[in-house]
Amino acid sequence: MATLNRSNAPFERLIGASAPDATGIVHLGIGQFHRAHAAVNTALAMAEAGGDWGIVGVANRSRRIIDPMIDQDYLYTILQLSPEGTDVQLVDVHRRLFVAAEQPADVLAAIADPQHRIVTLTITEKGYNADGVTGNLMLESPEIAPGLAGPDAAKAPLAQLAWGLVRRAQQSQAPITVLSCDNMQSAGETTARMVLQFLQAARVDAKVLDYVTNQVSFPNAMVDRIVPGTNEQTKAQVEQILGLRDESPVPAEAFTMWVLEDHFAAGRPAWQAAPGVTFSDEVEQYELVKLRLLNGSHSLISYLGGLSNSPTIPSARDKEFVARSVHAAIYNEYLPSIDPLPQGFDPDAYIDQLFHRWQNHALGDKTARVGSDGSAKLLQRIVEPALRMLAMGQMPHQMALTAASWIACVAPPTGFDPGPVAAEMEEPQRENLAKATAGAKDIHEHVEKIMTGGFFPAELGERAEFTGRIAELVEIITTDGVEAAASDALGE
Ligand code: CS2
Repeated sequence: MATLNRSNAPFERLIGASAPDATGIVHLGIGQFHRAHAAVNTALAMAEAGGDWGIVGVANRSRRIIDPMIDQDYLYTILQLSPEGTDVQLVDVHRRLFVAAEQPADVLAAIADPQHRIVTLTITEKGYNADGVTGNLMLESPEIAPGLAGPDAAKAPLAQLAWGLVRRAQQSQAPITVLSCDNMQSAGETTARMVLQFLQAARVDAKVLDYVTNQVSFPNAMVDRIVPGTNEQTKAQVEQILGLRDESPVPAEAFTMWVLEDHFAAGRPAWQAAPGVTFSDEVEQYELVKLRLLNGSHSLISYLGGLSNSPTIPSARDKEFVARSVHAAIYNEYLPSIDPLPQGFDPDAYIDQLFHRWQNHALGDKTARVGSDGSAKLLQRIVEPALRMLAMGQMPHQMALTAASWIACVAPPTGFDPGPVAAEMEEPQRENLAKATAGAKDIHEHVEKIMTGGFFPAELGERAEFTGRIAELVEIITTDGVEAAASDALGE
């Protein structure tokens, strides 16, 4: 079977336009989500209004995604999967691809190059290295600390971004936009704060700080599209439809949404031309909607799913007890925490659509994908809404269940085996969680050591009633099972 390349590609399936050779965007963290989201929207924008918006894609360490793309003349396909049908689309917007770990100097040079006017980021929540307790950049962490010594020692994307901006300040002072496309509250502001804290700690001179403060914009944005990993089945499906082999296709749902602040220091693609893209002054409210109603519930589905042996999100969501818990989480806890809602936003329609999206068996999103990195994700998803309810004297039972099922999956008490789906979840704090809980005399102490062990802000960790409720639920999970815990959390 021939492999996709520029001479055999089905250009009748091209989404939007091909990029010109000139690049205007540097993307750090090229992976599945960027390729199905910002890349697609940029192709659609260029079809409408042109522009030199080819993308330089930088992978952090792995060649897994970029090698096939390079072999395929930078082309790849999106396999759009939904209950309504399957579609394959061709994307052609990347013009240079490389790995930061192999060519660190090129990352800095690309950011400094004045022809580049936007740096987009998908470096995951943990890539911002914000401390779970203080929210400040973790200057002592093994990712960040070495990079403070200078650009040559910077390995983490955030550190490379910061040194790239230093280089730009020294060379041209051309304005630029840094656009976070990760699931974070006040994503732009958070990125700016992390970059500035890094630069201050690295003792760069005041002119550089001035440049970053005044010439670099960091718009907030809410991003949304469910994009699982690629597997052999994805490749086989594409092959069947195209009669060509794509070694790096991206499966994705049909739904897509991007809400951005229109605050670009040096221009931007005509993204508003893409369906699903909105420029708004209410981005932070949209971020809350997405982070809580979608992502917060997603975490709950994944941990309940992990503990009930559901390998995929739709198979978990199909379980009645999961659907009921999620419904309660949304209506009793998350939705009331968003005040005001964005203007014109219809919560019931949005929530119905969420339940429908989670039921996408054709897409088959993995439970373990969503359950991974919970220590970083839960900080964005449950802390503030839980604190809000506790302050009102109410118990956020479903958020306690989210935390309890996360603990049972990735930091199980001695003697409890959460099963194979949970074992597949990647958790950067797994070892630290095990260390923190070693020697706990019972489940209550186990949970207490986690809640006050530097993984969550002290404000939440010190809420004894919340810790107590989580411990009760972990106890039920380990004795009577997750379904019994869910029903307890529903007050049944
Ligand atoms: C998921 C997200 O990884 C996760 O925890 O909740 O990746 C989710 O699929 C996307 O944010 C959807 O836009």
